[in-house]
Amino acid sequence: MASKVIELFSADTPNGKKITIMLEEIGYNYKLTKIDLNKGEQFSPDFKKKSPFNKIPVIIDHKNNQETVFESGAILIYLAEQSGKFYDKNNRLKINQWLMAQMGYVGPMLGQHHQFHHYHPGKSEFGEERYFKISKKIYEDLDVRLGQSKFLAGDKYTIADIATWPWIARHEWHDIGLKSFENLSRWYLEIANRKAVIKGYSSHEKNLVIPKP
Ligand SMILES: N[C@@H](CCC(=O)N[C@@H](CS)C(=O)NCC(=O)O)C(=O)O
Repeated sequence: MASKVIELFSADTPNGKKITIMLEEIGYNYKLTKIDLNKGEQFSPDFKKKSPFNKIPVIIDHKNNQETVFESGAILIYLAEQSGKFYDKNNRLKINQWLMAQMGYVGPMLGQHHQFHHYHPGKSEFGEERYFKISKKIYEDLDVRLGQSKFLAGDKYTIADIATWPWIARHEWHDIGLKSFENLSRWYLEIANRKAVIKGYSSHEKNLVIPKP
């Protein structure tokens, strides 16, 4: 493989965008290999060797013994440790908590909200109401946190913000009204204005513009 350090197997989803944003932030040279989820490319036997649950994103580090990493949180930690960026050793306990909250709660719940509210409205009143309510609470709780703290894990931008931001960037699908959450909007816009975020946001699809609150 040419001179690309990292090969990223991904698709244009919040979990995929976490990694393109991180790679842009740390200035790594990477090759993006698109996996078409609609065509079921994630189920190919070759991809399964890299990703045991057939999910994007996955990276291969061609400069480190072809190390293969699946799970976006683990990839962010790997890249942060390699680059020494956005994962301050003195603040790891806080960063880990906000990162794990994204991985185990914020992403999966908003993902279900996408399924019931955006992709399949009218299929299940219970599902629509349940995930709308949970998603609204996630906005409220993040807003409270960001009223106390500049970024999720403290004063500095970290991989916890990089993991969470692409989910809030889907706010138009959520119909919760990002604008009315003052602290969450302030955080969202500050990150949306970072050069690496603008670039990483549109890595999968050229000219994609970050939605305003
Ligand atoms: N916990 C995983 C979730 C990854 C995930 O759900 N990926 C989705 C796209 S965002 C996927 O590959 N879906 C394809 C499928 O389930 O068939 C991570 O954060 O990496």
